[in-house]
Amino acid sequence: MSATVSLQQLTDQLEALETEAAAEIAAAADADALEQLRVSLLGKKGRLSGVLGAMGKLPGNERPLVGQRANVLKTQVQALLSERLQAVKSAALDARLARETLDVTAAASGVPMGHRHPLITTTEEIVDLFCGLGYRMVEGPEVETDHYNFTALNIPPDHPARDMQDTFYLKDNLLLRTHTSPVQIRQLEQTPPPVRIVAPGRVYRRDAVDATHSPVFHQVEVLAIDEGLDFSHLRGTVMAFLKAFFGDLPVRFRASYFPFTEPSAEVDVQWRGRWLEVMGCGMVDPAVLEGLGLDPERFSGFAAGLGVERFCMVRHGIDDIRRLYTSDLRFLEQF
Ligand code: 2NL
Repeated sequence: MSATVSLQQLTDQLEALETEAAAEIAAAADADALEQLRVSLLGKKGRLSGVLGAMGKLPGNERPLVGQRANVLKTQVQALLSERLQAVKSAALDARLARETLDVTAAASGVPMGHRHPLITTTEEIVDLFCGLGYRMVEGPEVETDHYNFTALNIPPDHPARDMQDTFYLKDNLLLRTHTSPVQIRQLEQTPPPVRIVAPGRVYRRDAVDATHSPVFHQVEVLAIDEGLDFSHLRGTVMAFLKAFFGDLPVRFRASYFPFTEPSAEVDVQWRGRWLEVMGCGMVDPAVLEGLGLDPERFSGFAAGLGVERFCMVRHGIDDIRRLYTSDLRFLEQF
């Protein structure tokens, strides 16, 4: 290195550095490269410092000229660096957005999900229809006493339903309820008329399993007690319900007998050309009302009961009740 340096040389070096810097900055690919460039151009041991180090060898009056030129260069390089930094950042963001594009309309990969059992959805549909008619859902215990399951419903001690053959008896006079009527008796003890309730639930009978019988099945019972209710209210309610569930099918009422209703009827709908029994109903027997401390001269009521399995099987074309209890997913996943 020569001992002397001229103003022209330093000015030329600064000029050359500016050209180099502009080219290198323009070629920098990312923020890291720009930071390295910043250090190499403007840092303490950088190239600009290198040029300025030689400034001391100039005559005193020439130094400010170089200093000013160097400051202009420094400002320009800083501006170029920050401009380029914005540009590479925005290019990086664009690239990332393009890479991470999410198609929110794409079909989801199959997440295995459970769903409700057809017996449950059928129960809910039936309960909902009665709620739409102003009924309130009530639930109660599956283990019952003889009183709530039989006596309060006017079922005499020698009635066949009480037979060991038909009812699951537990210890201490307890049994598995054979219908959801006891839920309604308990409710009537709590609430004075007018009452309109719908009682869904699991019930138990000692039946041998076949295509149409299961020792555990599901029932929905409805009950209305008020002043002035008669059979026309029962019929209107049953017709409205059956129309809502099955659509416009022929319906017929057949005289029947239950210990807890008088008169009583069984209801059939014509489904695919055949009469199908779907529910039982009747006017609540005065003896049941009296047992609850209600005056049968003042209050009357109607009740109906149905098996959910039958409704579910007709709705879905299921031909064997055991299908509903064997938890075969290949079968259940259809519904
Ligand atoms: C059927 C028939 C029926 C009732 C249930 C009932 C309940 C009370 C008072 C009077 Cl608290 N009756 N329930 C009445 C008639 C028929 O069910 O075939 N069930 C599957």
